[in-house]
Amino acid sequence: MATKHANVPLLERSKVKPPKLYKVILLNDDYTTMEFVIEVLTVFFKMSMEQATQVMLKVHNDGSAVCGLYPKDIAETKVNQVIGYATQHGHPLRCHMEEN
Ligand code: TYC
Repeated sequence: MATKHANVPLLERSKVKPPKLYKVILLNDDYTTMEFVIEVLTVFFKMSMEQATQVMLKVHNDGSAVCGLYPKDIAETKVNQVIGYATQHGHPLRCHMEEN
């Protein structure tokens, strides 16, 4: 029986699947300061001040916003970095990941 790859040139056949991507989502709360959230977005998500301010306001107004899309291990690292940094600074900022 012919495989579905029979007519695909050898160099175009790849067994490597693109990695699943995960959304890192920041959640609103009543205590974390806006300035601290902007700092987190610039430091850990490499956003400009303008972009970080927009995303922070989206979280504040809508309850949550996506900060970025990453492969699983990187998304896990971002979530842990954000929660760890917030905890060190006494903020209850929450962050989680969802499969895209
Ligand atoms: N709601 C917070 C305040 O009014 C600001 C805030 C924004 C907190 C985004 C968390 O992920 C957050 N100080």
